[in-house]
Amino acid sequence: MPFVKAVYRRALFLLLIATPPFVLISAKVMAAAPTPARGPTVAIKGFAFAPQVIVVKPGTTITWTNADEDPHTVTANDKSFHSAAMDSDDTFSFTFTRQGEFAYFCSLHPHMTGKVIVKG
Ligand SMILES: [Cu+2]
Repeated sequence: MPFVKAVYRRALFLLLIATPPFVLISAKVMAAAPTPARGPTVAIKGFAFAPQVIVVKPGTTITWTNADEDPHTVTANDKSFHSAAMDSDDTFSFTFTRQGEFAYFCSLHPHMTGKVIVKG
């Protein structure tokens, strides 16, 4: 039915030109941009945590990103937080609510150590 097809095509065309450009742009940006880390970040690179010591205020979420080709974990000495084995580019986030010093290491490479200091 050519008439129905034409109407349908016209409706689709009107929908496209009626859609405000910012809707199309923002949808594209949202699809393309990776989820931004909202708090401080720690890189895991060259079998080390960088920065090795980080000082944050209570309530801060820290995100670790594995920039190595090898898997790593983020494991608290007191087991208060513990990531799974993280592959390349995997992230792990933890929100620190208690004040104190939290030493951690990589359970796969225990010589890799870091520390989170939480103080207000
Ligand atoms: Cu490791």
